[in-house]
Amino acid sequence: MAPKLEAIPTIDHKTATLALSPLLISEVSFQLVPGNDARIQDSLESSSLVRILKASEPFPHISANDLSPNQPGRLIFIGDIHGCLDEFEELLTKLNYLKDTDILVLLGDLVGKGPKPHGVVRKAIELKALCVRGNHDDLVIRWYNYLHSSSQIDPNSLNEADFPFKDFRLKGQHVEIAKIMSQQEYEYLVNLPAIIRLKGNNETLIAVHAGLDPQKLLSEQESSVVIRMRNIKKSGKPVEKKKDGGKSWSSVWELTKDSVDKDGNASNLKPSSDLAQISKIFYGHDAFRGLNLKKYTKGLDSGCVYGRKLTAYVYPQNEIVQVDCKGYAPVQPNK
Ligand SMILES: [Mn+2]
Repeated sequence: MAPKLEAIPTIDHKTATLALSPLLISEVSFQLVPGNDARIQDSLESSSLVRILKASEPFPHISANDLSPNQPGRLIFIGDIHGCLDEFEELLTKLNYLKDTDILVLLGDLVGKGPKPHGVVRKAIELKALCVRGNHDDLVIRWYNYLHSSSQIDPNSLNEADFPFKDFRLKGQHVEIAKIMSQQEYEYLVNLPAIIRLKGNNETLIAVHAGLDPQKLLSEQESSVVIRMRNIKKSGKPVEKKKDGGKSWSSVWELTKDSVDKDGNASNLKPSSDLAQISKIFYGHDAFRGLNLKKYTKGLDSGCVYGRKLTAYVYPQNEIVQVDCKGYAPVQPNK
């Protein structure tokens, strides 16, 4: 039998309520405009800037009105931060990030593993960052929901036998993050969509934590899958763990979009009609594969929390900016 994704269990009423599936897609529209920005090297291709026209829930604060009308900025995609607040701030400094013009798009897993999860979420709120939900954010959200689900639950004497999800661990960091999380931080995380579609005049960009299924329309993607997948099997089924087989979802996406690879191998999958519209997908989640820049897919989890790098992709300049990271978590085996 094919191994199953460890999807958010929604078996009964109780767990379904605790899981609160995220909003699937949030929409942002933008246009490219000629720019004049000292931070950008003066070449024809790189002189464009982005003007945000509007955004839907949960980011209605990101709009043209909110930014200086004559100063469009850059879209800055950042890979998994995992509580590494110092490195996040250092990266913003290195980017010459300007809050009033640049738009941050964080690729999820703000929390978990690293030292300052609450500080990272507060920073994201302060900077009005767009962000997608990652699997670690999701685990903290479910812990928070569980801890607040009944007055009978005493956070100081939790009983494993009562846990509604099989990925709940008493010894993990996630329960401790949830215990002291403020309501404002929780509300930011719980409202994060699984997918952000950024629609420009020339191209459509996607932000998602783990990946997309090339055979499904965006509106038919499953949130529990797009925040956890790593590989796609020959049958087309996305899986979470590499040991479950298949190839990296990004290589399958590239092949499905182009129909054939450079060696002439044809795709056996049937692309969804959305595939042609999507020009670039920015994602995180796969620290083991690291920075993974392909034609259509841009993997930006470069293992910050493991002492490697925190990565930003600057659009439309298509520029990579990185900072070195101290390393706070032991490197895990290839999942
Ligand atoms: Mn992840």
